[in-house]
Amino acid sequence: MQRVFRAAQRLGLVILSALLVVGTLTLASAPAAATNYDVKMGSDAGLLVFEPSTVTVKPGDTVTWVNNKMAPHNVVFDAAGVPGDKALADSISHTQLTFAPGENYATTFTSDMPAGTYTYYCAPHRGAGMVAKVILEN
Ligand SMILES: [Cu+2]
Repeated sequence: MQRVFRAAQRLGLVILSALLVVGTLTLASAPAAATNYDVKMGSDAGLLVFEPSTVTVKPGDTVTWVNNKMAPHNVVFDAAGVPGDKALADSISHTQLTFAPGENYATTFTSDMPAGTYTYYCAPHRGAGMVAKVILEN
């Protein structure tokens, strides 16, 4: 009787362990929730920069550019700066100038876009070095 009880106990432990392993694997393979990254246009100190100047995203993630200081600003991707053609660059650009603090626009990077570095600039301040990038990882 004692032996049967021990065997049952051992079997219970084995099943419990298996469930833990399966549970861990399931959690690990679940797709990460989409993330939004805010990028300030114009730093808090009034510098003509995008902050942060590099954002690394996964497919499904969104970048939101928020007008901050030293407006006007915009977000321009061109074919030379993206791992794709002009149509792709145009589709993720926001050429309309923002003037008021808090004005914003967003681009969601999707799995049908090629992975790589997407360089963009602010048209009025490109010459001043207002250039930044989004790195899309797959
Ligand atoms: Cu600007």
